[in-house]
Amino acid sequence: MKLHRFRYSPYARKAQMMLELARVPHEVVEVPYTDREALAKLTGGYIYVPVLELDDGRAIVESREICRYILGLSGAEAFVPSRLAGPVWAYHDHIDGAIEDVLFRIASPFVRDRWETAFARALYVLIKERKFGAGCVDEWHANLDALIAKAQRLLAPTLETLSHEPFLFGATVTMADLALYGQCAMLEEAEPTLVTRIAPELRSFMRRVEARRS
Ligand SMILES: N[C@@H](CCC(=O)N[C@@H](CS)C(=O)NCC(=O)O)C(=O)O
Repeated sequence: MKLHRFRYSPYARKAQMMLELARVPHEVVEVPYTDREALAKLTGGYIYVPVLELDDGRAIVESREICRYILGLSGAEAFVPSRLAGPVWAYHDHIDGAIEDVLFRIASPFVRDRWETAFARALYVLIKERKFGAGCVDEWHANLDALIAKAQRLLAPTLETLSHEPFLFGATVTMADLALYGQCAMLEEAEPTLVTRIAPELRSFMRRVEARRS
């Protein structure tokens, strides 16, 4: 199977880490930001990432659906232990909702500056401005300290748990950790110091998740 992604996509990075930890054979396809022709053909017109392309040619879109599909594969079941299904998915959805809402604003100015062409940067800003208003990306950069403070407030309970446990639900990685990992990977991809600026413990958490691959 193939996972189509942008490097900075938290949803793609969540699914990718899930595939890696479950040792599901897969290929990662880097989607060119300004050329999504192949992706549009594959999906019938959906041009967000991630997209999981199965070996029979089917395409699964929406990371929650992709993760639900991967959970059915051998080696991945443990990411949602049955007795914890409710809280694990609730935490996952909290991360992909309220937490993502502040973290993507922190990452966006840096992601914009990392695209290689002027057109890619302009397209990225256009997409953000159509949703959040003219000048939003520059405004987020100007308000970086306040956004980081907001992220720290929202993540305080998470960090409290991680001061006691290696992962959010104890000794093993769950879907909750994968969602948090994806967001941290977005920040690290955007600008390597961002994760530590929010909380050094988050960086240690990332390395603990990654260590489970070996
Ligand atoms: N709800 C979707 C969200 C996917 C999404 O927003 N992906 C972003 C990247 S993080 C994207 O492809 N954006 C298109 C763009 O920036 O042009 C999911 O969970 O997969």
